[in-house]
Amino acid sequence: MADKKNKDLKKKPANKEGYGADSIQVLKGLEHVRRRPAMYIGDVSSRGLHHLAYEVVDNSIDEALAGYCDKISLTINKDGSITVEDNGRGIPTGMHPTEKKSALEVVMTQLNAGGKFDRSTYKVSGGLHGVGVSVVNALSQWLKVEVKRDGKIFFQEYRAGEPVADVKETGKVDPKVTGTKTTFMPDSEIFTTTLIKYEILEDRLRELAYLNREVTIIIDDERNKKKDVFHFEGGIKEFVKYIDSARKSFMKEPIFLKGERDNTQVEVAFQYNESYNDNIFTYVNDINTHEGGTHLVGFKTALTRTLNNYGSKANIIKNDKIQLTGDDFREGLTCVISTKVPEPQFEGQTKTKLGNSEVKSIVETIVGEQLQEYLETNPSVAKKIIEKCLRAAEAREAARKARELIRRKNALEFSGLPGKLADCSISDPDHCEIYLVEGDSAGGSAKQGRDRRFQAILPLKGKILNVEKARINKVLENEEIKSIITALGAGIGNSDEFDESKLRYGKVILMCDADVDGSHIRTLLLTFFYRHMKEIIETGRLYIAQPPLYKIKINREEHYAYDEKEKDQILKRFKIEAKPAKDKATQPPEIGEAEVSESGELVVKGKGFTISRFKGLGEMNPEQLWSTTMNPETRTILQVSIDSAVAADKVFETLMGEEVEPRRAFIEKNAKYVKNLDI
Ligand code: 0RA
Repeated sequence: MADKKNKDLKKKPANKEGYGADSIQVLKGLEHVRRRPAMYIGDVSSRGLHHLAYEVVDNSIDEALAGYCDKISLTINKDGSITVEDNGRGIPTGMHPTEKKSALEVVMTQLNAGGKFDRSTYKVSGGLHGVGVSVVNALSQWLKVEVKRDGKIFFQEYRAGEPVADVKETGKVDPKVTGTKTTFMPDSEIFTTTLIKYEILEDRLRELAYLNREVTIIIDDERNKKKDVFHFEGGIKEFVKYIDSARKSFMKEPIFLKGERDNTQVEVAFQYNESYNDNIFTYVNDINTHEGGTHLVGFKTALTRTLNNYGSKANIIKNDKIQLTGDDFREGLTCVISTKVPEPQFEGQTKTKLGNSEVKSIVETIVGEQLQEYLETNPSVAKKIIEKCLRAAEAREAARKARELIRRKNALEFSGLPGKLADCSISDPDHCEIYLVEGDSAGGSAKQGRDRRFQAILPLKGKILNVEKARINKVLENEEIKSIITALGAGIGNSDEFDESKLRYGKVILMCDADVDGSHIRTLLLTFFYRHMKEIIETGRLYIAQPPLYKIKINREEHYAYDEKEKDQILKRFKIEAKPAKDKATQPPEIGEAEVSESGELVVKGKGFTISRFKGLGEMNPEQLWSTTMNPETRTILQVSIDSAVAADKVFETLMGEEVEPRRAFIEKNAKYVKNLDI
């Protein structure tokens, strides 16, 4: 075994070295990228679009990781193009030994060429996004790159990845000034939208600044003069404070631990807050490892063992009391683990789980040794931590009893499924979906309107529990939540206890009214899934149904509009002008004017047409509900995704948590954006 391992280590894969003619054959030309963009950037929606910007920034971050760059700026230009500029060494511009053209051109036009320079031990750009800047070039209508190097300024421009001309020298500069500036216009022929959103980029850039304390990252929006400068001397310690800014903590400062072994660097910062959830964000080379992995396992092991040992030695944990488990040591924990690993192996469903086995013991040792030292030098904080964990253990015991109760109840009931669930007849989860429907009346319509072969309906009564403010035992006592858990069949909890293979449906679709109450219930449900069944979101199984807002009946034909814009478009198409309503009491409406009907809905009457506004799902009959909202052939459903786990955590904590002031501030700041608040 050992022999084989050594041999493998020495024998580097052939395609990693040199510029062999056949590998160029395969790699050359960005035609394939344009033909199959999703293969390189995941998708061509807003998500893929922002991916382009991350890719370019990641290349600058690599330069920072190598120690040559401490300033990166991203500008969203007025015309919608993006500029990323750094003060690194600049992409090499000299003649490439085998390609016989400027290395700059090679980097910009050949797949994977950037990786051949081995700039740094740790690579962001080799990781999750790691497709190389040439992919950005291929998917841009145009791209311009300017390099300052060796006292000169170099320039090249491209169209859809093809150079317009050779690299040329355009000026002189102080030889001390170096860097790379890339400006690109995402190609509207490739992307379904080319609208760059400040808020999306902002989250990732802030995260990068926390993870790389030496860099300053500037984001600037020329379209509306928004600007932020991110520079955090305190690094991930400050990151933990930021994550917890809407939570109370009994600790003045997060605990910070740091070490290095075998070229693997480990930094950990954490604190305990008054909430009941744990919140651990793990990174490998600045990439968020949503699915965890060996670094997380190493941390958890060290945390449990070290706190347990200390607690017993200090006689805070008494032997006759209940046994503390790992979960107890993580209640109310907010933690950032940042590792830098030379050759990370990414595994898991979304390739965001660290596989390198050696990293477990490295993290475990560093955290174990340093945490013990911290506890011994800070006995009063240590005592508070252990006491909090003891309280968690008591609550867990109560939760265990509650869980046991659900299990026993299930065993007693005939099928074990909730009574109000209308299940589907097919049992293959991949072909089944479940609608969680607000209210019994809409639930009734949905039950009648659905395709019962593959669609199950679970009506929910009123508001479900706000899990952000409840301990797990309360969560498990809640009737609505219990029925969701039993209907889905996979248990509850993140990764350890949740068993995805038992999931009874491939899609979970939230269907709520298009009013304030509906959006509150949707948020409560999203919070529940985010905190207790995150995997459902991470594997792309959670959706939000989109019921229409308006029904427009024209010459007996029904049209549905899902938003104001669509309503206006339909009216325009039929050349109908809906005027605002008059005071109904004094004047009867004229044809074409809006009127508020008895039931409160907006009705516009005209020759042969009416517009009505749906207030709730309950107003639709089963047939309407099917054709507008549930029929897979015609419906639109929104997939819930977590692009930034930190941002999602903040949204939930701020909207649903205990502290009032941050919520008020959040709502004030975001009031103008709430229309397109997507989590
Ligand atoms: C290859 C080699 C070197 C730097 C870079 C690439 C580089 C790439 C990007 C992309 C964005 N900003 C960048 N900055 C640098 C190092 C060459 C040397 O030894 O000087």
